[in-house]
Order: sequence, then structure tokens, then C-alpha cells
Amino acid sequence: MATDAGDPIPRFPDGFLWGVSTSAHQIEGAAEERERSVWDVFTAEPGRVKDGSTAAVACDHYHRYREDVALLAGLGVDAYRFSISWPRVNSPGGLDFYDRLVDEVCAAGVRPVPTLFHWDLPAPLDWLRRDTAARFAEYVSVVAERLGDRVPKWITLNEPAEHTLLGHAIGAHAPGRQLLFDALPVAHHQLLAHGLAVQALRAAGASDIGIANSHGPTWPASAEPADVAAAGFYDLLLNRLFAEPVILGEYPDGTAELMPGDVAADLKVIAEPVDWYGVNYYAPTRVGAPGGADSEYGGLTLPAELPFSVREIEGRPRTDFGWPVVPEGLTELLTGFRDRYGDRLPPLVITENGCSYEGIDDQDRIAYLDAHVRALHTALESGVDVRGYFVWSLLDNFEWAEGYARRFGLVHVDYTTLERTPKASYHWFRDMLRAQG
Ligand code: IFM
Repeated sequence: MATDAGDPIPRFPDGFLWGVSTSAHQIEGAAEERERSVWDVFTAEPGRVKDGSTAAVACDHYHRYREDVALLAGLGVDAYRFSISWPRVNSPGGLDFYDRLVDEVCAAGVRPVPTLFHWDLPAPLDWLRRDTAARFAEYVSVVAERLGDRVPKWITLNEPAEHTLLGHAIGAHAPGRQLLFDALPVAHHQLLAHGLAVQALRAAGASDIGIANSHGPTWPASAEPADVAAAGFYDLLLNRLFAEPVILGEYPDGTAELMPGDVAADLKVIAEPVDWYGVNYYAPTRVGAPGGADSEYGGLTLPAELPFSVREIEGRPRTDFGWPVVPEGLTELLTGFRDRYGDRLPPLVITENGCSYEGIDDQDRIAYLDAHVRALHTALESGVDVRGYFVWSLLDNFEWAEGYARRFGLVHVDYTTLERTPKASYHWFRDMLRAQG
């Protein structure tokens, strides 16, 4: 990949927050020491995960968290984004684990930034049901009461779009439903849960609250009206449907009518002001009119019934996952958000950015991160208010339906011995942070 690597990365503003991210189900293991989640049920079903694996052990972070926090400390990050497993909190001693983890992270001089839901819903619960949102707010209150004295920054949900669309519309993720557009209540109930969680966190005295939504530019496959319309629809579904209720307090383009319950009242809760808005960015998507057959994209099978098809972005390097590497897509996304939402847009934080590559001498990952950090700086220079950047991920981990085949970590994990080995990208990121001062 052609990069400016070699030139120093431009300086970011004082106080800019640098971090790394993980999630509970992907790293913790110790599954027998907690309730089951929808992901435990899903991975137990044959054929759901490509390599047939489960996250029962994963990186065994539950037992090795001290070693992992030492790796964080060695990186010199300001903040660590991890997630709290709701099924573990429901289990005896579960909250004690997060108490110990938060203490360890603070003692390492790193700010803990927990995400309260990263897809591992307790197995008996269901986002098709409205009362799951209220149950979530109760759980959030319990966590905030216990950890709020040490946690400076909170994230309510991770990527409700993926959990809705992959998990409930096309069935590639847990809980494996294929409801297509009948999955929309899952989006609404998660967004309602987000708003209720913001209220619950504030009631417990917490501040500095945001959400982590996945977003990317949507590029029409051609200038043909059918392709442009399909791309507009995809943008509505992946970007606007999850951003606008939170940022503007409204659903875009008539989609409110498709949502359950008293939507106007719920939107007031969903739009409870956040202190910042988190963006997970990986790549743009090139979208065209429906192709008339199931299509494969980035490890997913997209059913022919969808009113769009995803096309290759040609002429770009690809990660091992097959995702195109398009750093300027991050600049386009961020300036596009600023142009679309203007003064209504809260400060932004990049809550995830990263790539899957094999190997410990991972020069491709260094090139990817280098180029994306520069693209982020370009967005800042053009006036977008971005306050932080978190690499996905600290560790190689359980990559959902791909199992252990996709490695996103700055640190290699040997899944037989569970030995951790910092990769070349770990040293690159550490040196970049030192140079930032
Ligand atoms: O591993 C995931 C993470 O859980 C959510 N965002 C995207 C990552 C890479 O696929």
C-alpha cells in the first residue's frame, strides 16, 4: 500500500484521546463462570461459525487480565475501551471481575472506557421485545453504581446496526434470525435502550457518555438512477437510521412509521443528549441495484430479496477479510457527518478502526493504521471536531461468525498456549504515541 509512512504523523491537539478497544465475548472466555448469552447459543449450533469454534476460552482474558493490562500500559495509551458482559454481571461474582479490571486499568494510568452492550445479550432476552430496553437500563444502573467512582467515560451500545442487520435481518450473527425488514423493532428497542441507559448513567452521577455506531461512506456503483437509489437506501439503513434518532431526535425519511410503540415519545428518550458520538470505521461500501441473486461480501451472504447489492471496490489493497483499504473514506465520512448534521453534531470519537492481517511482522497493519491516522488528521484540519481514536483491537480475538480466522490485534494470541506476542504494529503504535507526547 502506498503511504506517507516515514514522514512523522502530524501532531494531534493536546488532550486528544488515544486508545485501543476489545469486547467481552471476543476475549474473556471463562464462559462457564457466567450465564449464557445469545452468542453461546448461536455458536453451539453447527455451521454458524466458519471454523466451528466458540468463545468459551477465547483469549482467556478473564484469568489473564493483568497481563493484558500490562500490555496496555506498555503501549502508552490514554484509554482502554472494553465491554462489560451483561450475562456475567447477572452471575455471581461477575461484577467483581469488572471491579478488579477497572482497578487494574486505573493503576496502570489508563482510563477505563466500558461499553455496556457489545452484542452478548443474556440468552433469555430478546431485542424484539420492548421490555429488554428497560431491563438494560436496570443493569446499567447496577454497573454504574458499582464502577462509577472510577470510570470517567461510558459507551452505551456497540454497533446496534450490525446487531440488528447481521443478527436479526440476515442471520449471519447471533441470534441468527432472518427477518429482513421485520427486524426493525430490534433497531428501535436498542436505540431506546441507549436513551434509557444515558438517563440511568446520569442518574448514577456519570458523565461523558457516548454510543459507538458503525458508519462508512456509501458509494453508488454507477451514476445510473437505480444504482444511486440503491446506494441512498443503503446509506439510510446503515448510517442515517442509527445516527439521526440519536443526533437529531428523528428517524429519516418516513422510517418512523415502521417502528413499534409510541415512536414520538421514544425519540425524546433516544435523543437524550450524548457528550460525544462514537464512530467505528473500517471501509466505504459500493452499492448498486439488486443483482437478482444472493451475493457474497466481506464474509457475508446477502440475500437476493434486499433492495441493493454490494459491489467490489476495485483497485484497492484488501485486508485478509477482503475489506478494501480506503483511508480517505474516513476523512470523507467525518467531513460528511459535519456537513450533514452541522451544529447538531456532538464531538466525535473514532471508537474503532483496524484491519485483519496474519503475522507478527504485520507491516500491512502498520500501513493501514498510519494511513488512517493521517486521514483522521486531515478531517481535523478541515474543522471536524474529533476528540479520540481507538484501534480495534488490542488482542487477536474471536471474530464472531469468522471464528479465530481473522486477526485484528496489535498483540498476537496463540490460541493453543494463549501466549501473547506484541506485533510490529504494537511497537509502531507505541512509538507513534510517544512521538505525539
Ligand atoms: O470485531 C468486530 C467488533 O466486535 C465490532 N466492530 C467490527 C469488528 C471487526 O469486525
